[in-house]
Amino acid sequence: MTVWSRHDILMMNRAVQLARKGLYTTRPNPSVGCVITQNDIIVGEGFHQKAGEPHAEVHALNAAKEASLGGTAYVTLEPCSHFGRTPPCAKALIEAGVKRVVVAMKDPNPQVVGRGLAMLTAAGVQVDIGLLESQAEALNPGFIKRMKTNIPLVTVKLAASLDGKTALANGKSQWITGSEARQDVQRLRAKHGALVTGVETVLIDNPSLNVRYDELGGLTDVYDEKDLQQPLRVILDSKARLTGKERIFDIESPLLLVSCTAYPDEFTAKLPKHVEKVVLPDIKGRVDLHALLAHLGQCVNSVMVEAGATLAGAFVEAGCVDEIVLYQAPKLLGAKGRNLLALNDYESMAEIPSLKVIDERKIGVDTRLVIQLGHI
Ligand code: AOF
Ligand code: ZN
Repeated sequence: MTVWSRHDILMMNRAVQLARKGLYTTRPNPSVGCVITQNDIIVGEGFHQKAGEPHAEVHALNAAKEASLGGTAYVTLEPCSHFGRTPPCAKALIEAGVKRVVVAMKDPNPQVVGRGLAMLTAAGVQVDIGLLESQAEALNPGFIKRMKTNIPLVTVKLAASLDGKTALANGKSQWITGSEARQDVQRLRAKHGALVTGVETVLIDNPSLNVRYDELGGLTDVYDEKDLQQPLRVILDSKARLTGKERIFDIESPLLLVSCTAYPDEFTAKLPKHVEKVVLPDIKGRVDLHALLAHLGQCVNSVMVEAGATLAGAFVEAGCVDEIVLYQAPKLLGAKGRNLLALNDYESMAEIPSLKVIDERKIGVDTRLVIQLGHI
């Protein structure tokens, strides 16, 4: 096992911090940071800002110029070896004369996996891998899952009272959580490649389902409005019930309508340019969620489900959920209030899903729990 110096740890920590600057802008690419040092002094740094633009290493090399000759590069992800939208970073590091490359984690992209490391080693560069690996993995959980499985990471967002209800018995629910939690939800949306909801939610609540820049709280200090990526809004409309008059159609961020039967021609003819459609197989009349995720996995790293109890419950029962983010408000909504998830009843404690709280914090007056799901 490699023994890391204090300097190595500090530099990789800096590279992780730099990578974080791209967390809301690089999709579907991963967020990556890079620091280049010469005699333990930083001579260049950079991070990947946007898919199609230079990778982190190129920004750092451009900043370091000739000072990278004989230097060390710290990168949060294995330098790429392929010609994608940009040329290989491993080659750029070799040509700049970098002597040592410290890498936090291997790139799970099948076009790379280890080839970047091999290119560097073959050129006589010293490669050390595994420093701050879990911090680097935490930057890109969706990218890592999709590269390994072709399926996006799925997070179900829920908001409930202390007694586990999402609305009063009469359906009223504005607002259960406080304004800070609602801002946090906007930031969560901004991080995801797609937001999934059901047609019922669209027909009843008529939401816009986009990220509202002015509701992002502190993020607006860091990102310009033009750099934020709107997630793909995905509406599950198995029986093709949307009319085209709902608010989702008025907002110009990308929209995907998923049905199990084709929409009528009159509806299709009037659709604006930002709307796409796909017909997917059904299970008992509802969109097959596994087919949905396989479809989204072609372009999206992470999916956030913001839906009513039926669809959110169906995701959980289908074993499709990686994480639940639950905002719990210090309120009591009463025994007849609406339930959080529509799940089948369990017969024994052995059958109940295994859940693990991996993060818990106060968000304003509410509590946010991040819960990992085991296999159900
Ligand atoms: C790096 N450094 O900063 C990033 C990397 O389409 P392209 O050319 O941008 O390539 C995207 C792929 O490159 C992406 O899927 C991942 O494997 C790698 N991302 N690699 O060396 C970076 N962002
Ligand atoms: Zn690269």
